[in-house]
Amino acid sequence: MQANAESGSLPGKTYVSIGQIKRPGSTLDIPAVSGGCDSHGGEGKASCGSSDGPEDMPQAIWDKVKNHPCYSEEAHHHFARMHVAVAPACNIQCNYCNRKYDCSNESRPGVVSQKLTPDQAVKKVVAVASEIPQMTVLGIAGPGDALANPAKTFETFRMLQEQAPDLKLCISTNGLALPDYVDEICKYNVDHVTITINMVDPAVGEKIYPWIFWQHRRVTGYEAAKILHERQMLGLEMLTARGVLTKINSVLIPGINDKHLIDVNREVKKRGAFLHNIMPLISEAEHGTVFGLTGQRGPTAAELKSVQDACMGGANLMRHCRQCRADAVGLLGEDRSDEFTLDKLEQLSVVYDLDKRKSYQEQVEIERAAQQAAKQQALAEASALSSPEVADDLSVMVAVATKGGGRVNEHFGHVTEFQIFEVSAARALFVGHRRVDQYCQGGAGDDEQLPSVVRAINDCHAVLVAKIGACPKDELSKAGVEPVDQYVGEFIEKAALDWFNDYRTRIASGAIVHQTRGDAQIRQGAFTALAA
Ligand code: CLF
Ligand code: SF4
Repeated sequence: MQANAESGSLPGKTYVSIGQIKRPGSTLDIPAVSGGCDSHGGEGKASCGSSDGPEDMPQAIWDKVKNHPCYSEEAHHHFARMHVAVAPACNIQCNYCNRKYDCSNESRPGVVSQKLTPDQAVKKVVAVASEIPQMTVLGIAGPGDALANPAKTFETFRMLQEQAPDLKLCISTNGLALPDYVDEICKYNVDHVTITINMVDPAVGEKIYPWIFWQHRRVTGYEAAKILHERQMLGLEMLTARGVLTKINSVLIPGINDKHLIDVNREVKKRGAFLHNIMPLISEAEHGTVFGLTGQRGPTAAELKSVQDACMGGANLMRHCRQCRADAVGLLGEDRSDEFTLDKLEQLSVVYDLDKRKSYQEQVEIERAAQQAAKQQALAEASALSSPEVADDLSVMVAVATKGGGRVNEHFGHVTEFQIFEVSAARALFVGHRRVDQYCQGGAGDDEQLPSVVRAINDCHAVLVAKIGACPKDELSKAGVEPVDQYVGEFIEKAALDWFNDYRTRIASGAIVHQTRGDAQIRQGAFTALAA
């Protein structure tokens, strides 16, 4: 296909309007309850939909998202998801994907350990859910595309509806086949669908997608991107019309779609997307992807945050994505898939205990209420503090060492991932995470790791930890990151706000001078080792 000739056939901006793509005779009714548009995060609202709570949305929507670790930032501290790798084939090619690796839509670039048949997948899900009561969501996210493997995907869902009826079902797709399967998605009560949408202009798209497989032929260049775009928009509209919560994933590719993602955000908001998740491109030559081999870099932490911030006011943003594997198991940010390989499953005696799962979820509700109350109290104290020496709109970033439960409860040396919060007198907002190599190896600190840890949180003014040794404490202080170990066991937002209040008090008293911080590095490449 002659991409340039094709691109010349459409004037100006090439977004496909709703009118253009609607099937003849069909109407598009976007229910107020299902969109991220009017119900939460209108223009001007500094919105982060994934941080929204029950007061920000209708009860029916809250019930769908409150225990979903991807759709609710708060839930991701308490609830786990699991992916089953039943979908090996794909119907498009992305320049950031190598088929030897997991789908970059939904995963870090690591080889899927075991591809599963639907029978094996269901056996694994039931075993995991009986061992991990916090596992509330089962997703199919590759390693290819869930809807390019419809028989395996929907057979898995059919069996799970019978055997694990309390699990929420979730799929991730590139969207090409989506309009053909909306009925099936609804038939199996799949409440949550993710579409990876990296562009709404095929001229941008042809730099990302070299080809698609469409109607029994390979289509390339501009035409391929145009078909994909039209199918993605149509699929999103159809899901919205059926009340299915839809999240959009976008891979931020500097120089290709960084500025364009604001247009993507606004276009998907118009069509009722519930959340927009902007993820950094992971690109290394050793992954063997086109982007990796041609030196296309991923964004820095500041570049990612800047695009996310620019999108605020549009579709609500998700910022806590971990780009997990297509066979991930556990809380976001941890991977317990090794504990549930097929041979280990043979040795497990499985009892699917609905009561145990319900009781865990009730405990989480109590914990969440306490967390909210603590946050509100800390916010009230923060807004009451005022001093002419400190700007009212001062905000800083704080790194937190946590192993879950929404509390400051991890030792600095055991951290493989810091959570990053932006704190001001008005809020404590989760803005991302940073993966690092574990500093403590075999019971002792590895000082060669320290510079990379500092680079990962270099944009932060403080790091809140349960415990920290003298050497890392000194290095962090020298780099301008304050190590803080006095909030052990406290809820994260309360601890961050209390520290911020103390920080402002010290500035006001002249004990310290506020300095701006630099950029931080997003760690690239595969993450295969978790804390021992
Ligand atoms: Fe999986 Fe995706 Fe469902 Fe979540 S993941 S299919 S919506 S259950 Fe979540 Fe993982 Fe990010 Fe995906 S953190 S990569 S957004
Ligand atoms: Fe790879 Fe997923 Fe893109 Fe398919 S949709 S090419 S599996 S990243």
